[in-house]
Amino acid sequence: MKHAKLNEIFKEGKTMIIAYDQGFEHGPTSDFNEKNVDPNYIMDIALEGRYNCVAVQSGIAEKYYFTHYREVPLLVKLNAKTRFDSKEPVSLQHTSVKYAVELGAKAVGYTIYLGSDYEQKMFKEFGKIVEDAHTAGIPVICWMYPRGNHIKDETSVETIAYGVRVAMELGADVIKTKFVDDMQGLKWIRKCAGRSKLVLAGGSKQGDLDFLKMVEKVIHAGFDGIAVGRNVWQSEHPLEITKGLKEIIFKGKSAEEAFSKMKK
Ligand code: FBP
Repeated sequence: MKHAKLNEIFKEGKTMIIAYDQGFEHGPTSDFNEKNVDPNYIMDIALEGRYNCVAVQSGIAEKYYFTHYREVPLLVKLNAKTRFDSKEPVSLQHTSVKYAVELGAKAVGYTIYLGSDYEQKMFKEFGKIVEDAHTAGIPVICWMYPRGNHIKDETSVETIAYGVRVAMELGADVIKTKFVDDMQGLKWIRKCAGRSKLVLAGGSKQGDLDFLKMVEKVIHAGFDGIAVGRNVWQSEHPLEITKGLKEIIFKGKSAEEAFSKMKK
C-alpha cells in the first residue's frame, strides 16, 4: 500500500476546501442564482481565492476542470443522492477511484449516513474506495453525516463523535463533519477522530461574522480546516469572505480580527 499524499490538499497542516455538489444534493433551487449556478463561477472563486481543493461530482470535473483551473487541486465525489430520496438515506457509488484519478483528482470523497438502515452498504463501498485510493496514493475524505432511522439527534456531540470515530476506523484520511456549538464537545469530537484530519461542513448561508465565529471555534478545538460551499459561493463577496477564512485558519486570528480585514 502506498501512503495517501495529504500535502496536495493541505498547507501547513490546514486546508480550505470549496464544496460544490449542492446542485445534485439539493437541486438547483433556492441555493442557486444566475451566477452561482454556473460551475465556472465556482472554479474562478477556487482559483482566485487559492483554495486548497475544489470538491465536485465527476461530470463537473469532466466539463469544467481544465486549463488554468488545474492549479486548484481537485476532489471528485464518488457517490451522491438527490433530495427526492427522502426515505431512509443511502448514497451509493456512481464512479470509480480510477476514473477520478484520470480526471486529475488529488483526493476522492464519499458520504456515509451513519445510523441509516443502509449503513452497511455504504461501509462496504467506502472500504473498497479506501483500498483503491490508497493504492493510487490519494486520500479519501468522508462526508460523515449521521442520519436515518437509528439516529435520534443528528447534531448531538455523542452522535457526531460516533460518526467521526467510525470514519476514522474505516480508514478516512479526512473527515468532514457538521458543527455543534459546544467547545468541550468539539474538543472531544477532535479526539475521537484520532490521526484522521477533521474539517467543518458549512451548512446553509448565515451572516459573515457568524460564519467566521463558527470557523474560529472549530479551529480553536483543533480541527484542521473547512470544506464549505454555500457560505462562500452564495456570498455577495466570496473573495472577501475567503480572505477572512484564511486569517482564522492559517494565521490563527479571531473571527472579529478576520472580519475587520474583509472589505465590506
Ligand atoms: P455547505 O457548506 O454548502 O453546507 O456544503 C457542505 C455539504 O457537505 C455539501 O458538500 C453537500 O452538498 C451538502 O453539504 C449536503 O448537506 P445536507 O445533506 O445536510 O443537505
